[in-house]
Amino acid sequence: MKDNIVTIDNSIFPAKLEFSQNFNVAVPFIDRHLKEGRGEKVVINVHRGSVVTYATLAEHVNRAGNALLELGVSPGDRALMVVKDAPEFYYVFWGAIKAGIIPVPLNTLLRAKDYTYMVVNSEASAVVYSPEFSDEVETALKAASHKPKVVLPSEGSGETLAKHMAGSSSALNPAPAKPDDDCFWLYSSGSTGNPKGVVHAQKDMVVTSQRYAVETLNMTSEDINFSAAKLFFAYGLGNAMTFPLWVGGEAVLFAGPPTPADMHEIIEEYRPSIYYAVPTLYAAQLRALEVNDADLSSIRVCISAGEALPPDLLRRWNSKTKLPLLDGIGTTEILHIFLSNRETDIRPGASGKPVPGYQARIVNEDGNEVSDGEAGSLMIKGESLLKLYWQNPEKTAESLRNGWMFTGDTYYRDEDGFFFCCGRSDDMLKVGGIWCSPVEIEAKLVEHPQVLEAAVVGRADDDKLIKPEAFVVLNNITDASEELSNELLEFCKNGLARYKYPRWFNFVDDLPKTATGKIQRFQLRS
Ligand code: 3UK
Repeated sequence: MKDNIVTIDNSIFPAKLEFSQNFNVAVPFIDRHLKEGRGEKVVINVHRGSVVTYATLAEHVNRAGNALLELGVSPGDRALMVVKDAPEFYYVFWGAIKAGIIPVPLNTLLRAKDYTYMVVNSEASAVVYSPEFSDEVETALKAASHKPKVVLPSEGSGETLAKHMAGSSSALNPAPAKPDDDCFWLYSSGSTGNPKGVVHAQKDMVVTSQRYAVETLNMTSEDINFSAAKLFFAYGLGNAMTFPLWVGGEAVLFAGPPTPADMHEIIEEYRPSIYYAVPTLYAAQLRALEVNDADLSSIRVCISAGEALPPDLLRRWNSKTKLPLLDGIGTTEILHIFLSNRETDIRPGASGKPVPGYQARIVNEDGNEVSDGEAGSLMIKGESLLKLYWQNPEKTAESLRNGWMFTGDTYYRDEDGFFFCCGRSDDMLKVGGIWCSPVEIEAKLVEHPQVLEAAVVGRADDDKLIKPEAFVVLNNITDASEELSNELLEFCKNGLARYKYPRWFNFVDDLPKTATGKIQRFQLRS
């Protein structure tokens, strides 16, 4: 077999995927399109900005890979990316992969202390960032005990990656790689402790693109994809980059925060055929549509993931827009959606059924499969599971058992085969589709001089979407006031990533605890 190719046997379903022994995934995702005559086709449409063709993309990917190598980043090294949704994201990500370097896209909403941890934990050789994030990134690097060799803004004035790219060759041979070799990482957060580096292999993006985008959504080169979820998130990475690149389609990129007004304006102007968002945003869009109608007629299907889509929200979206909305669950570890509703098979309130190529099991505490209707721990087997958690063999052994991954979610299956989410098996919250650790918010609250103790739990808002609620014990209960809750709110907003603040504050005399002093969050929830 030739190098760097995937053979797809469509005579069976799910199609059989076969990878050449030598396999650098940048070739089928980037270079293949030139051979297939797609060079002049548009791949990226930047909102109020440039248009990038497949030929320009391939050239800039090569320049970015060469620039990183020339700057002294070696194959196998990690290149951290704090990069907004823009063509540079594609250039750095794929340039690194083609050069054998491991890109690690980071959440651009994080704070300096989060980045410090990731710089040290990954022992990164390079950090590339959009100039917008320079404050947090520079503060993080000053505090880090590990110093990356290369630290560069992607663009702007002075020394930038763009400047190095302009002086680098536009030709680059793909670094030798095997289908199961390390390709890229994403960081995933847990309820306690630090984020974990999730290591994915070369073949994994092919698997998610084929299984979910092609075999579940029937995506083709005609589709224009617009994702409100950003590229740094595994959800957005698939939606707005790997899926369109796999089918030879198109993506619309927007760098700003996803407000309903901006989403509606972009949909009207760029006319996407597939739209991806999180439940919180669909709820906000519905409220906005009550006031200002929008033409969403270009969309053939809407996708929801990141947190459970409440059935009532799905019904309201259907009745207002007449558009199908498919809920599906994915994880960073499995890379993209593995249980999904289908356009012809939707069950409100359910995450759907397994995506082709994935198997799902629900087990009890003894590891035995439960019967239909009974809740248990959701486990998944498939071809895109993480290889391991970086330098965390305990967590890897705990999560991966004989090729099955524990998702940490509690689910039941009904007699028709639909999977229903009952919540997390830990205390973690999904807020607007992004992880929120109660422990982290509590630690921030306790830093306030008037706070003795705090506990944070999830509470459903009017749309049945979970948001953080704080229970606070003050040093002096007589300090309790609306003024103090506002002060604590600002304290959290300034000290944490901006989506992590509690939406409600309760001042209480004490917190329910176990004999060993552990806060019993389940008591506060009820
Ligand atoms: C929760 C859901 C109910 C669930 C993701 C699409 O969210 C993604 O990845 P993360 O690693 O979080 C994974 C966890 O989020 N969750 C996600 N979707 C749903 N719960 N219904 C849903 N539809 O707790 C899961 O374990 O941030 C989403 C594609 C790729 C992804 N990585």
